[in-house]
Amino acid sequence: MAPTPTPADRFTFGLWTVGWQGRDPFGDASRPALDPVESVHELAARGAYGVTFHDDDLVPFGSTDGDRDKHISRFKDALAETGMQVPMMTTNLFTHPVFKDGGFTSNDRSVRRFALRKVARNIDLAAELGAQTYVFWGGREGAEYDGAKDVRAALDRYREGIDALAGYVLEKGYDMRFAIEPKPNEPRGDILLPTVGHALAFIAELEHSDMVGLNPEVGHEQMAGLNFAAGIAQALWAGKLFHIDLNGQRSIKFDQDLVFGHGDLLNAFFLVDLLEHAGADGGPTYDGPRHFDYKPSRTEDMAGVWDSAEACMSTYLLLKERTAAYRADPEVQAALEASGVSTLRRPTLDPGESLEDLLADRSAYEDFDAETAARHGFGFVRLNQLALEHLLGAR
Ligand SMILES: [Mn+2]
Repeated sequence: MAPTPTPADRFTFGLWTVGWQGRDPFGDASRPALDPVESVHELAARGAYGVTFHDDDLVPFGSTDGDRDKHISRFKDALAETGMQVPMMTTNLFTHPVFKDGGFTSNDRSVRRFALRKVARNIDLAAELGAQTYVFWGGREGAEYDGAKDVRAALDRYREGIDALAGYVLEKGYDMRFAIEPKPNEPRGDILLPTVGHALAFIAELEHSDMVGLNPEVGHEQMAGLNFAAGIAQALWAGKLFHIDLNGQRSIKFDQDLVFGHGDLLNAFFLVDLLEHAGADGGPTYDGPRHFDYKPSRTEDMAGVWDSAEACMSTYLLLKERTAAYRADPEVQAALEASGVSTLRRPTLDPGESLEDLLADRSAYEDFDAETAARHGFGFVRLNQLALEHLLGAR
């Protein structure tokens, strides 16, 4: 029996997720358009904490100021009626063909200036709605051809854009941080800042790097063949996990955006374990929203859409239960001990010990028996099987 989600679980959904009509490069929409107000009510009824959105998800591109006000006003009414929050917002710099060569890094300077204005306007709305995280996913920031983009100049322009907007947030006094979302490709052949690692290196070069972190997405890292849980661990280690996009992906192929856990389930198990139980006190390492950025499969009707939203939340809660049971199991604790997992926390040098001292320590080298040390196994397979048995409910 799957646990029932409540707002205390802090589950959030992009309006573009449940609102996706199933249009893909080969086929037309398979579902009708969904009113954002209806999404707010349907998600609230299922225990979600809030919604997130791109500017154009709520206010169609090119709307008049009057229409914009109307869309925002009825959306605010829905939030007030349901108690739903908007903890994160972002900008659509990819759908309209004006962004076909990117927003911040388009080779057309007038498009870059338009993109900055579009973001700044939506940051004002984000502040008004209380969103404390503003996400930058540069899906069109990239190229198909190596000669088409001066990557160093593009990174200069990317940095210029983020620096200018971060300065704007500080000047306005908004309580808001930025989160960059890496992706290796799709829709561009190659996207700038393709992985968590690339984005961390980019953030270090920013003027206001302290207020810029990451919004990594499960499938995006896995499309690059990378281990998502390990990437999240490095983001946490760097103090840069500002937000997270949960979904499912099965190996290196097009962006599947499956329900959370419907891809690499064992990696999802260890991801939830990391987020929920890997703090120094056995508590959470990440206290932000558990945000789902997935697409209900094109085969589903509207009932299937809401089933898939429920599936994201219950999968997370089931994994949270299963990882807690894994942690609490004395056999797992013994296996962790036997595998040396916890002793990795012990510094390699003693307190106060210098490298000079180490060089003088004969037991560390001259008298060290490498053959004996090489003989013992680490028991990682048994440890992984214990995790799998907990995941399957066999323990
Ligand atoms: Mn995403």
